[in-house]
Amino acid sequence: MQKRNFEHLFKFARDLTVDAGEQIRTSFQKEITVDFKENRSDLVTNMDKQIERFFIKNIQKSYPDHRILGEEGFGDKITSLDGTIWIIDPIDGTMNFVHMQRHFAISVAIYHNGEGIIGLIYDVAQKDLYYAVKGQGAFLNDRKLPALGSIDVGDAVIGVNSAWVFEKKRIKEGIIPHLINNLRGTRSFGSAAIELAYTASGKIDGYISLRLSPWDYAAGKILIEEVGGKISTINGDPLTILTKQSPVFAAKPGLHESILKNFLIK
Ligand code: 2AM
Ligand code: CA
Ligand code: CA
Ligand code: CA
Repeated sequence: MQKRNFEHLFKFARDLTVDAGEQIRTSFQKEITVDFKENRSDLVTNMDKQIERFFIKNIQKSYPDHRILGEEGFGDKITSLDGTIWIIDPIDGTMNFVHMQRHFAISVAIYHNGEGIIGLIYDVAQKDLYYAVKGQGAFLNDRKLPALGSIDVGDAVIGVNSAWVFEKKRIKEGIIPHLINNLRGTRSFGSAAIELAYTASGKIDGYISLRLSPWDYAAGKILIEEVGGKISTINGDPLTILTKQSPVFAAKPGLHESILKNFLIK
């Protein structure tokens, strides 16, 4: 795909995302339907489904050869990364959407032959659009985000959900508490996409989740890499979009290496 086409595709994706955000803000005034998926903390609403369908309908109309991987499952079954693939989380942070009407995002990534080329994370209530186009930098609204610099572990604030402190299955017991004890602080915002956008824009210094799906981190990965940040599994291995669920660790350069070496890889 040529650079000129990137630009066209970016504008199309941006306009869809901003339009979808407007639809979600309008829903604040209306009754929404909330259902459970796996358990009582795994929520889905009519808006998650409506927004995913809105993206799919419009993408298929303008780009019939593109394929779509969406959390709510209305898109395609993706088993290879050939061609152009959209990876969409229509509402990331559904619990925040339902309980708080804030701190949730639309996350949209576009991959071409396995390479992330466009990433958008739209903080809908805040009306903040974080985006990146491969090789052209990352932006918050119209402001270019500066490259990330390194900091010490003791000065770092990391996004982490408190549930992972008690986790024994995905990580050796005690590793997360030991890391937390050595940080300046932790924050938990309840939306992986927002926490990755905060990492890319330097509001926090990193983010850890022991279980994310591709639609949670695909856009964030493109943003973070465009500003020189690092994102991998908690073992330092590359993330693979075709893997159903992965532990994810993103941070400023230098900090990423030192947390991996001194805390996570034991
Ligand atoms: P979601 O709101 O799109 O489901 C919450 O800490 C973060 O983890 C959100 O980004 C949430 O995305 C994500 N998440 C991923 N898998 C989840 C699951 N099975 N249950 C709840 N949240 C999940
Ligand atoms: Ca969900
Ligand atoms: Ca999500
Ligand atoms: Ca979601």
